[in-house]
Amino acid sequence: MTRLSLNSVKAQRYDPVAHGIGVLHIGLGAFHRAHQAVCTDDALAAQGGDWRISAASLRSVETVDALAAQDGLYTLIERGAEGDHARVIAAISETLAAARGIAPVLDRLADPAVKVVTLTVTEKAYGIDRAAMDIDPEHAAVAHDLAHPDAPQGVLGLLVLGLKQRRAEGHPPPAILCCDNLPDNGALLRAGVVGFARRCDPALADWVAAEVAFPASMVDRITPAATDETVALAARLTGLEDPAAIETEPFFQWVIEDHFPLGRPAWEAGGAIFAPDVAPFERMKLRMLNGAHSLIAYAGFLSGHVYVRDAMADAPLAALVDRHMRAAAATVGTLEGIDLDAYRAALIQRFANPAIAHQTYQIAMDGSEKIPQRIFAPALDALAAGQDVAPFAFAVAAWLRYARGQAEDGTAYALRDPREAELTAAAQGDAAQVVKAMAALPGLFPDPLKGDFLTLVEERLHVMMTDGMAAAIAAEAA
Ligand code: CS2
Repeated sequence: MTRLSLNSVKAQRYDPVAHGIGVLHIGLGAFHRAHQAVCTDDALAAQGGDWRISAASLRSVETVDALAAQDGLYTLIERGAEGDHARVIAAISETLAAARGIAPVLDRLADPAVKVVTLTVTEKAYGIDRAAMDIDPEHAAVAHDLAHPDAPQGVLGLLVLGLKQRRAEGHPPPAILCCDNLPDNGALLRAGVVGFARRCDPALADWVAAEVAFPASMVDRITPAATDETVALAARLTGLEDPAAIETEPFFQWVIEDHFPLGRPAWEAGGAIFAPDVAPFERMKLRMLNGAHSLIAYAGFLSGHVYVRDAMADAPLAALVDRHMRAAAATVGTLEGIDLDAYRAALIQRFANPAIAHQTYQIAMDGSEKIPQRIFAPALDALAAGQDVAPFAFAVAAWLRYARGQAEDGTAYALRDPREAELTAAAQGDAAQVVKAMAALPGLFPDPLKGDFLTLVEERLHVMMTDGMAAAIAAEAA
């Protein structure tokens, strides 16, 4: 079969090679290719401009090589109730593998043509202490990069070294846009970059603090990891071989704070919304979508559901998902132009999408990095407002049960969490012991949740451990 490339593909809506690079993206996973790159493709088609993407991968080289072999093109398959729709995305101009050398990435960071830097590196990659709003010096990559600031391996070290080069060459800085599911992600990334720079070059830290824009953004598109079936489906739909094909849902949302001093792609052409305050959108999405996702991941995985859609076909679990979203919505407040009931109904439909095979085990990953903003934050607000916290207690109990690392049939599984060893150790013993040890882990449970809330968690964990997850779900939903 012919490989996808500029030669083999039918005419694009725009001529990719006629457009220069204006964006550097770091973190070349499926999510970037299903989200920002697609929106940039629409912006290029609508308004042109030199806004193609230089896409860098920090660790893996496979996607870099696969895309390089097909001129940066890849197939996006949107899978919904109306069927599968394939489209070729041409927004990526070049791919860089930091694992093979960081110089090309640094050169792009310093390149005055690059006006925007976007990031999707996952929550755990940053190494920012969210309580202190500073770097976490114990984070492995941060610790390495502080010791070797000229040979960074992590995100903060790389950004700081690239900005240093850019400043030395006399160019104004790009806007840096975090596209990970973190609360207040612009301010958070600013704190991390300034904090890191402060340790190695205080003048640079001042320059970053004064000159670099870190707009906040809320990103949303459910994108399961691509599989061999994705590649086979792309071949059926396009007649071309594309090992970098990805699949995603039709829904797309991107809410961005419009602060790009050197300009930006016309992302509104791809459906992006520009808002003066992204925080309420972010709260809504993190608490209702991602919070319910984490509930589904832990309760669903342990009750035998491989995919989110299967969990949604389990009536008692689906009832708990609905209850969870209502409780989360009650902590979001009112949002201009958004009906939270309609948002909840749409989420339930999206989760149930029969064409999307999104593994509960994939979402279960990195719980210690996700639970704070997804579950603890709304639980804190609900507690302070005197609202029902039982839904959050159930979700936390399911996570603690999951942290035991053993399914109900005795099969062991890897947690895939940066704090895996600590969590697994704390999750042993009876429910009371687990809750106590987990609550004592540094920097995890917020203090106000260490009172009565923990009793609610413990009661639920006890049922999960003695009667099983399905019985716990049924009891909770009754
Ligand atoms: C999911 C998210 O894996 C996860 O933790 O909750 O990746 C989710 O699918 C996206 O945020 C949807 O926009």
